[in-house]
Amino acid sequence: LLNLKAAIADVIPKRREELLHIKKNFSDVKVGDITIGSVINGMRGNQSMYWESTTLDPNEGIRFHGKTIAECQKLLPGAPEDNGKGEFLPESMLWLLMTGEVPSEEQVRKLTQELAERGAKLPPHTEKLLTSLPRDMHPMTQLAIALASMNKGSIFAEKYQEGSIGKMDYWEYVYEDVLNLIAALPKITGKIYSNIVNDGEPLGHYNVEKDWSYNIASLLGMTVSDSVNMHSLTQERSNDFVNLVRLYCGIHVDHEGGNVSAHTTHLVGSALSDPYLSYSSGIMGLAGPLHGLAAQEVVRFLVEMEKDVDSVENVKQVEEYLWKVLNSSRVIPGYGHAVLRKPDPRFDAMLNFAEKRPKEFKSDAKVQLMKQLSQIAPKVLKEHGKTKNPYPNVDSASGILFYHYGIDQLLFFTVIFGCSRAMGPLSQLVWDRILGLPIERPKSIDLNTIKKICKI
Ligand code: FAM
Repeated sequence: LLNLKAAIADVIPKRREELLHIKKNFSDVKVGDITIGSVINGMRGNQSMYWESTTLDPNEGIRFHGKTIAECQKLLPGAPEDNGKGEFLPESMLWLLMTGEVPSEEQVRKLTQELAERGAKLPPHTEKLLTSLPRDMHPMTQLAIALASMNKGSIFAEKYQEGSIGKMDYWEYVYEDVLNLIAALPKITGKIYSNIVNDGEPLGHYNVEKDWSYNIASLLGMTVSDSVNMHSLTQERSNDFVNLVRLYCGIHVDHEGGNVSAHTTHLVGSALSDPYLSYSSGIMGLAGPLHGLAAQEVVRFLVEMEKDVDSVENVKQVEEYLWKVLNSSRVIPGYGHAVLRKPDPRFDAMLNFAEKRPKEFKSDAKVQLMKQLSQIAPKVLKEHGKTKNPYPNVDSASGILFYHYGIDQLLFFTVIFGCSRAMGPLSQLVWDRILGLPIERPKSIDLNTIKKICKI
């Protein structure tokens, strides 16, 4: 089956049957106990959400339908022009998330083409709206506005309003919206970036023959063939940058269901808000400094630290700098995680990207500092003794690699995160409707109830 929708339809009957069987026969089986600690501490450890495609192992990191990042890098198809030497395409990951199957080259080519065609034209009102926004408006606000505005063209919302579709068919229209939303992201992203750095004038051309990440790169002004020559680029640097976008967007797609952006999208979607409204809400959560904005915080941190230390090699000075931050009750950005308890394999993948290109990155003091920090900070954080996970998370490495290539608008990094993160939570939204999951409504409790439970 070469078409993604047909491939999903093919696996639906079995999945629906499995879940129905579990619901009928095992609904009373206990998953765990909820503690008072969990209630007043961000629901930590509370396993209470169904998530179809990814699971986060506290020690091994994220798995996509059971596959690690390293396995995905081996199995998922890349772009034809890279001849197996580049990064896998986020489109390949989207296929895996949606169907549970590793796609063939041919399936990925079709999906790439389909997304490129669907994304070739933004709805005129969205384009106009983006053009009218203040140039200094936060890029994530611009992204959330653009996405919410696309709800005007939601096929699901229209069909629902007409009252012409049954519950078991919702997914088909949600799917259409989801693919249209993901396809629109390169153009929206390019427009937001050009608003910030080029007074809204395009920095590149959209190329319908190319993949999704290539078009993000082009519209940021970062490909030799399709950009309006903002940066003086060699073909090699241009190819590397496109592969950085592919890698970054391929591995940030999802981090199971409980993180703020994924959970928000799923929650809002559970009220049958359409995918544009649901993901726009998820984007609002991704904009928080403890979540997606951390990449920007890390870059700011590295830029400041580089000014304060004489050399990257000066371990003592770096340590002192970290203690200064911790002693002033600030966090070390890019370190720690709510669930993960070991170094983030996504961090390793980003660091490997730089290590594979020594000519490019050896002389970049900030990138070297990022690497050095990953050795020093865990020791300091362990000694500090508060952080449950003293290791680098993905944001530790991601922003600074984009910065290296001249994408220096710090507030903008999270928009690229937003492109990638669309794929996981929105695949889940399709599956939420396939499986007919209900509106989410956990029960909250007040202080008197807590006291009663605690017998105090
Ligand atoms: N630096 C200093 N202190 C830290 C810390 C860090 N990097 N990470 C955690 N802590 C502190 C935390 O503030 C808390 O202190 P209090 O008890 O005084 O409140 C204590 O250690 C225990 O926290 P935890 O249980 O280990 O972590 P949480 O689950 O509460 O929070 C994070 C998880 C990610 C919000 C936290 O580690 C943090 O603030 N990290 C820095 C920001 C960051 O890198 N965020 C990106 C996360 C990323 F994966 C993503 O979502 N994109």
